[in-house]
Amino acid sequence: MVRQVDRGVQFKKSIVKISVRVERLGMLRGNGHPLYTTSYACGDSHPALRRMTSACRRGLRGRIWRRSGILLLLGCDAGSLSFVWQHARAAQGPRSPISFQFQPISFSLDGCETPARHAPETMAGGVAVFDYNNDGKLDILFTNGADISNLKKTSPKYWNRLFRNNGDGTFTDVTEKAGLAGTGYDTGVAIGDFDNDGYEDIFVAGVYRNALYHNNGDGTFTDVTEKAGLNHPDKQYGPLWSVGAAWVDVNNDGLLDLFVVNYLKWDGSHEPDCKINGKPEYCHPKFYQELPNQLFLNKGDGTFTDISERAGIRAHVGKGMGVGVADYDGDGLPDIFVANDKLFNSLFHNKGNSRFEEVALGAGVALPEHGNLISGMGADFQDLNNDGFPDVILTALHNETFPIYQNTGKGGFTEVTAKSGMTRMSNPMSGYGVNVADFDNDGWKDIFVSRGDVQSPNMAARAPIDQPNTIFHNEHNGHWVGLTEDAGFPAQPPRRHRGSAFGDFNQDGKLDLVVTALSAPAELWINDSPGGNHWLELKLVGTKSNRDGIGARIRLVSDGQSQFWNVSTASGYASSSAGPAHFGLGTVKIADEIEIRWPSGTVQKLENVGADRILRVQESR
Ligand SMILES: [Ca+2]
Ligand SMILES: [Ca+2]
Ligand SMILES: [Ca+2]
Ligand SMILES: [Ca+2]
Repeated sequence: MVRQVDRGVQFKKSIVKISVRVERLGMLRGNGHPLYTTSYACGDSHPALRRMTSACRRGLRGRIWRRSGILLLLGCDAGSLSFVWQHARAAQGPRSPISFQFQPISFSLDGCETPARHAPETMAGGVAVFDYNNDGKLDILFTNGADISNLKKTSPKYWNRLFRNNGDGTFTDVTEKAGLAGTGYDTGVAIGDFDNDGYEDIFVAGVYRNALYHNNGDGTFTDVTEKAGLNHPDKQYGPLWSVGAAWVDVNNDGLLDLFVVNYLKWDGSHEPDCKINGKPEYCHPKFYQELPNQLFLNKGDGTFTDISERAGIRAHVGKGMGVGVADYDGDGLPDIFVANDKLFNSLFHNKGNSRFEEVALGAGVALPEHGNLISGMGADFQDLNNDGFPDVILTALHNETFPIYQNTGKGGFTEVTAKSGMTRMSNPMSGYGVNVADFDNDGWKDIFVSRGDVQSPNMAARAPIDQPNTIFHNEHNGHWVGLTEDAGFPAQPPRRHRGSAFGDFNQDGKLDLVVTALSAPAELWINDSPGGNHWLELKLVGTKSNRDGIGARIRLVSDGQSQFWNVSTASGYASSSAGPAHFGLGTVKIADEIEIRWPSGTVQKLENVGADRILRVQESR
């Protein structure tokens, strides 16, 4: 029952109200742990609530469930339904395996929400985690909107913002010095060292204009979009709206190429009419034309060539949102997954010679098993079950689930959403970002989802618009447990969360998160999970391969268990996570063996590597 409660509803501590109930019912007494209550209007659209509401109407009052270590009490008052509930587990034993402390950061995402409800207004909010000044501490870049009427950053409230990590828990806004305020309506960000000079560069994806910023290595950046040849409107579709991008070396020549994800054809002066109750609302994507994605080949001289057409990318139009990159079939060539909004997903299989074949349907990742098109949002492409084959997860809106496609190891995928418990947990949720990483260092990757609905707050009576974030703990057996209040996320109000990125900001070995929320402050979530599990981070330095080592596959063996990390900065929605490769080691202090398969083909092995540190690994020549 508690998992249903876990889903996207706001909890408020209401000790007075609860203590009255406790007295009356004589239950939960003397426990001394926080209790929570939440109320719903009867007739709420959630199926679980509908069931309970009908039970409520049948006069079922004060019923108590004891299930999964949870005490849940249901009560009815004059047409509303209340839960009083408590984690018996919290009262009796171990804390939640993963938990976070909220920390503020002085950035507020402004998509310029207007009553006209222009489509880009609800899609803003990418964020990147990366070390821009090579001091070993992870910094944060937020992308931001603009005046929607002219797509210009007419006020500092629309600036993109770079925050330098001071290493003492504080961040300093260094946007102006860095020259990263931006000029247009920006959506997403992708981090990659495209010129292999050892400093991370930034691609910003936006409405009608993308930007490439070269890191000068002295804390400043130069806009090199024009020089790079990335400023041309499409000859058929005109100016495009890019949501995000992925840096990927498609031909393994040591130079990072750029895959740009385009959403839909938008023209602010011809917005479709999507009124609900007489008020404009954000339109269903079916009202807009699809766009092709783009692939730009890095020529190594600071310029890029658009090879979208001959690479076989352009022919497959979509409404691209999240992008994940991994070599799913183990042929040494990176493949690209794109989550499309209310369309089939795309899986671009790399055939070599910078040519791709779209294989989503045959590979089993085009649609969820229920067969309905879903609002594909963020995506990630990592090995969830430690079998060495990268799996796909994407987020979608409520009643659509967050599908998980498990790699069969035979060139295809099988959907495990229902089997793993994710269908049941995610069905009432709406998600944007999704980040796969081991947040409790137990050697098994978990799934973070930044939650919130696409529609405006006017729609709150029909669907939960503002939602808390959720992390899904990997139970090591193919099952997930959703942690929302246990993980500490109700420390902030539910919101329309958008981009998310991860990295260890305070260097305690636990992966932290940064999450944006529409028309609201951004959130830092500092990982304070219990237990002293060990960890190891690898900062790859490519020599023959691209300097970031993007595309490398790392296998780490400890205590007889293998785990894998597929090096990519493309993770989530419109966002980029470019920290070192992170491994949890559980109670073990040594990684017995580490094998790195670099994109160049070089295979490098390390043995008996001590834990709890960041290890710099240069590609052997
Ligand atoms: Ca660079
Ligand atoms: Ca491949
Ligand atoms: Ca874990
Ligand atoms: Ca940390």
